[in-house]
Amino acid sequence: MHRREFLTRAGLGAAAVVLSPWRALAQGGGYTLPKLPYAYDALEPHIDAETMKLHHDFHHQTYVDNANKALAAHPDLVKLPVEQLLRDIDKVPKDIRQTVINNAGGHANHTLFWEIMSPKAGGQPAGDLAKALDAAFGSFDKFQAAVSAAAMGRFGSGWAWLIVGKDKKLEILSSINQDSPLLVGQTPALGLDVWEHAYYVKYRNRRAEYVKAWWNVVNWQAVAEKYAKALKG
Ligand code: MN3
Repeated sequence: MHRREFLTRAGLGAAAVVLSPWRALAQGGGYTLPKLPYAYDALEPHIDAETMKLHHDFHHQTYVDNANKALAAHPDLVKLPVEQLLRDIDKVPKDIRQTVINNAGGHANHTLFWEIMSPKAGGQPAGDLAKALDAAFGSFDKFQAAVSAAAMGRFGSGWAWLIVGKDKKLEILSSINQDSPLLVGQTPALGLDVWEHAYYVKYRNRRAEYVKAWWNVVNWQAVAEKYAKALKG
């Protein structure tokens, strides 16, 4: 082997060694950070690029890493889609269950969050989802007010949700920390992250301004698809 080639290989070897074990596990089938489906600045001015970059690249990545770390000794569990893992949370050993709720929950919640936002969005849904929201909440305006109230009423960190229940009925609720509706057999169609990390850079402590602005980036097509899938599931 030529000296130059050896140095190149040695360099690659050294790079591989510094990868953390759970990153290596992720490459072999653990959870991975999904690519953001639009540019960091795509949701401006409602959600700023710096927030999106920190939120996706740092916060969401940390949930993924910590979920993989917690599940490193449980290849049977980490091979499950994250939604299934949360639905089957009783299968997760008690000593790591809360860590999995927090971090696999954080992974699932943020994956949904990126998907149900998009640039050139907002407005109101159409079709079956619009009819279902009217039937369940009286009108779109009442639905929107109820989600905003759930978001404002969540003390500390958590989420506001539109969920499809086991009975297939729509409901608005909020959850604490990264608790996913999947843990109790509900399927989220829309989720609004009200952790301070979701808005502090631009809105400081003004959660109400963030919540109001957020409606401008809701991708109703994506929410409608999740609703339709939950009805079938
Ligand atoms: Mn978040």
